[in-house]
Amino acid sequence: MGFRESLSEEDKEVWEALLNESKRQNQGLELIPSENFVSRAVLQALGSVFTNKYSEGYPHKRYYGGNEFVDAVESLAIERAKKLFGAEHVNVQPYSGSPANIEVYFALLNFGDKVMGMNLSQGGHLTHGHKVNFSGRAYNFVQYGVDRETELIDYDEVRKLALKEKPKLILSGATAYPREIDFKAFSEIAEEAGAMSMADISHIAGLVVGGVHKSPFPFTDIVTTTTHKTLRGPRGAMIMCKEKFAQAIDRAVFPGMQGGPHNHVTAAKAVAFSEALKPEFKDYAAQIVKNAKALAEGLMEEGLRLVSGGTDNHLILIDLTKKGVSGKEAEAALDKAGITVNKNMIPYDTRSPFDPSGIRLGTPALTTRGMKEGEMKEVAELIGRAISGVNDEAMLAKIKGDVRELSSQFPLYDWY
Ligand code: DSN
Repeated sequence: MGFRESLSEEDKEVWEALLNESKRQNQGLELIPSENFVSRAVLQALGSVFTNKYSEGYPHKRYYGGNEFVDAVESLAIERAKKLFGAEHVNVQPYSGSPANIEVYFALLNFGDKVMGMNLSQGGHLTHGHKVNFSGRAYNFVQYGVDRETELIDYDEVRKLALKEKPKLILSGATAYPREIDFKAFSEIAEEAGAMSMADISHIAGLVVGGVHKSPFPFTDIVTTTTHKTLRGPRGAMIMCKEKFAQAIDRAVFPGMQGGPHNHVTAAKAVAFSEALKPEFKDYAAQIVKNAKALAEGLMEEGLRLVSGGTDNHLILIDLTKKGVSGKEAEAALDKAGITVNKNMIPYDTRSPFDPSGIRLGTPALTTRGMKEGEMKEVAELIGRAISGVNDEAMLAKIKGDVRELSSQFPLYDWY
């Protein structure tokens, strides 16, 4: 083992996989709405000596020595996050989105307490109360969805359910909802029902920061977000809350659920937050939405039906039912063409989650590459062609060539 060897010299198998993944990201079109491309500076912080350090506790209150510089980066991450969102209190230690949500429940609820969250099959998340998830097993979740006709959240129905069920916590936020969420309405419903309000803004955090999606602040009690989606930071999460919940949240994260924080990730979060504080991040967020709208229009021109008829945010859900193609088939065909999306349930889906009726796509990653509305029209056309020929290997190979041509005009990680 060579302590000073570079990765390419030390481990050829991992190095080769890394080069192949970099090539895949560079040459393809990444349309999974929860993915993005981090900057070189974020990557450098992630691959840094901060990974070596243990630091259970919080800045200036640690259980281990040697934490002067970890304290510095964690404090920077906290202060920058507060400024970005206007949050009273921030905990930047959650390892990822699922732990962050579980930590909030652990902080505020007793096992068995009633909570309201959005159904996964209609746009929610596993940790919003799905029965196979810890959330659905440890707490008594009642779930809301979208209206069958409009495919939108019906706030009157949410209110009725809240007043009938009297949950202790009402959770808003989604992973497959293409429209703006009215967080103020949710917090008013929570107040009327005597519940605490929580928003999981993982998908849209970057849009909130950029001012192109309504913010859940200052009225929502607790807000969780991952840091790697539209916010364009490292894989991880954070919890933001009103000051009155600060102690309970911090205790739930450590020592309640987690051990040593991942300090290299905290450092990378601090870097990403500083990038998001720059004025150009607002332009980026606005372009994500412009691109999503252009892509949506292009897809509809290709004859595809979009759930709710379009998008307000970064995300599009295509209902493939009338095309006679399943979500799994479409995902596989697009993969062969170098276009990455994910199969996804549509509201009131009659198919299974393993082979649902829809695919989900979004624009944060392509927008990071510098693509604009013109390119979105091209992408829509490529997707339309691939979906109309899911079994036509020659055509998929031809589309892959076109994808490579388009992506080569927007260089990404060209230092690998
Ligand atoms: N896996 C994330 C997404 O793709 O939306 C949610 O956790």
